Amino acid sequence: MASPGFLWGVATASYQIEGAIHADGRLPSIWDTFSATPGKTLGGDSGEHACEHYTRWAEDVDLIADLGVDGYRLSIAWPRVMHADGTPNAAGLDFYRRLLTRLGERGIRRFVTLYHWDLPQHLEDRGGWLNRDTAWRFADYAALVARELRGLVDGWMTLNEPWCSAFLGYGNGHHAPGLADPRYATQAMHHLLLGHGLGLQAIREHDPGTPAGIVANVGRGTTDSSDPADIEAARLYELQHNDWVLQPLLAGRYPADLFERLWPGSAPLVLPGDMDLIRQPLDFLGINYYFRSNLRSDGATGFRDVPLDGVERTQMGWEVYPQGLEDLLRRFKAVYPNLPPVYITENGMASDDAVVDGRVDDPQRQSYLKRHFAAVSAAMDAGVEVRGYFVWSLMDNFEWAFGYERRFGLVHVDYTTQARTLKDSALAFRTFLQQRRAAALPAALTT
Ligand code: IFM
Repeated sequence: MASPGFLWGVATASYQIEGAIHADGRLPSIWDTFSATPGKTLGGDSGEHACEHYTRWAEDVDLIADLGVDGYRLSIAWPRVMHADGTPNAAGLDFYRRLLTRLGERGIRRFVTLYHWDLPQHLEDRGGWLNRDTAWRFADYAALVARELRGLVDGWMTLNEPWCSAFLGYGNGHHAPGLADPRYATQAMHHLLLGHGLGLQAIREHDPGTPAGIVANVGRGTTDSSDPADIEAARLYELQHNDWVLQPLLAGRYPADLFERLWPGSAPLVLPGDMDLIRQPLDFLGINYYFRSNLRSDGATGFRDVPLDGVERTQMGWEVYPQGLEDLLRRFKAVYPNLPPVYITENGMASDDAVVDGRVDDPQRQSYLKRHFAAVSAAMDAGVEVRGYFVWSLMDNFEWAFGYERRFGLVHVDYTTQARTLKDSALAFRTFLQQRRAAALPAALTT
């Protein structure tokens, strides 16, 4: 599948792999606080050590290069690179400079997310994303990073999954900072998206030549019922999961049903000019897709998840449903005529993997990936411009509230020894990439 220009990559995020939370003047983040709070993460796990990528980064770059991917998506830890007074932290910046330089030397294209959920705690202490001012602090951070790392980055992404930051962080409390009120979620979302708009301007000012976009997680919602109330519930689910983010970004407004039907009285405070800032043209849109949900009406204005029996699931309990990725890409193209070129910035699955005799046998992941590659290919055949695909994740890592139990990596990590072992899926992915390269060469060179 996919033209020779199609980019294949792997992805990670700072708090999930770096560890070294006290090194070189890094400030505390909301995830340090959250995971230190009893009962918030499985087994009390935290990112304190994670994959020790902060010290093992060179070995990890070798791993990435060894896989033969074209690109690597990573995120920068805001609390590592900026002091509380807004000045640059040279030691933190040097870490990313070294990492990005080495990736470039190995011929790997670098896609950098500015915010993958590790908000500095001192900003949370002033209200976090409920405080409008945080959007401007994010723009300052974006300007600092774009200025300092300019020339080392091939694609910028402002935010990773604002839906998760807003809904899981402020709507149901499953993620840091652990607040739970739909009105908080909608206001936090508005400030996150404002931050995105301001951040985009800052990136374009300080690193004008590099494409910039944002990453949204999307979910497929269907119903196994023919009751109109259940069909409407599935529609509302997708509205809440997808259009709550995509509509402001691409059409400059929030879906009215969100605040009128789903969460009455929860509309955020929007000031004149805000929506224009949010709706600036994107060079690309990152899409993260994992699963489908089966919905029924909750009997009032909302929906409830009624898991289907007899379907294939992952270690997360998520249904494996590649068709959902094709469906959503086609729908976004139909509903948003200005849909920019898309990268699948995350897709992958968790399984309970173990090393046996030096090998990790993970057939479900190999099959999962193949089926999702095919779904992307089908969407491209239907006219959606998809430019690349990043597997989540390069290696097993800190899966937020689920700690280290859930293993999403192509590479297995032994958290006691920090040994990395390529799972069979990594070997298969490497072979797939080698074959694709060989196929792109003139026949005379490959025979
Ligand atoms: O691990 C996360 C990642 O940080 C954001 N997207 C979903 C992944 C799997 O849950």
